[in-house]
Amino acid sequence: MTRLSADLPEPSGIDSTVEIDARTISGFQSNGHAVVRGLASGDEIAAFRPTLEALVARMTSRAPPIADRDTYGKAFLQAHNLWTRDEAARRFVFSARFAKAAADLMQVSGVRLYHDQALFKEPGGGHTPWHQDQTYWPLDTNDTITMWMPLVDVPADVGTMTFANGSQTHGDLGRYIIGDESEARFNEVVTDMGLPTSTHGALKAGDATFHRGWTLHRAPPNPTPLLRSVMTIIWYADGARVSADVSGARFYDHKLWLAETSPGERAEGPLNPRLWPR
Ligand SMILES: O=C(O)CCC(=O)C(=O)O
Repeated sequence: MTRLSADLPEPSGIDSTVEIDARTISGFQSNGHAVVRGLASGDEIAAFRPTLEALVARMTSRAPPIADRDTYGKAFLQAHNLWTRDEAARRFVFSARFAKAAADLMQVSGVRLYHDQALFKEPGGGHTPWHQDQTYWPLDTNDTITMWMPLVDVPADVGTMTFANGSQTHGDLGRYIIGDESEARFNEVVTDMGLPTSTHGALKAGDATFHRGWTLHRAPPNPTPLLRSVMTIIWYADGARVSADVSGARFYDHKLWLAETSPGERAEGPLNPRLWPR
């Protein structure tokens, strides 16, 4: 891996910031998710998409055929920390616009990068089972957030995520890693707790949904010939510490994304630059 510097790149067009309106922020605060349409323009996505897609194709070239994968593997091809491999990917992931939107939605003064992650649901890809992301994240804060931004228009028949509104207020609903058990158990949780579910529906390239680390979510299978290429970026509130619990599903996340930090220390390792404020 060519590890690029975590120094902030020279400001570019993708760093120009936008205001998130009060209604979107309050919806995010109560539901645990929100959509921000047009966060990146069609032209900006057109400029970054070839590089990002080619990089993901290289990083996932050894993936077995879908039929040979388990439920989680069938959901998407995954590639992580693209920013460490390519300068254009670094500019996209380090975007001040995206990081400020994340801070505004969480109503925190600053955010640090946890990691980026490409999630490409292939033609014939399976459903993404219900899960809570923060099960995997050894961070001592609930101020964690993912941006999910398609690089292609995603029509309704491909589908975007479904969220369980307000589920984030319940915190850890059961330590289930993503798979058949999380789908079954969280289906019961949603029903038993009477949690309303909602989706933001079809998205254009450059639209983005945001959700909190404890927000329950899932996504449908892809029955179409379209490659649903999506970039995600995960941040946490600046000042957060590495949690005392780095066991189970959190063990590898600690090693991979919070390198050179120990439980109890501030989560400010070399892979975790502060991306807002710049
Ligand atoms: O892309 C998907 O199908 C699911 C994405 C997801 O679970 C996430 O971004 O946390």
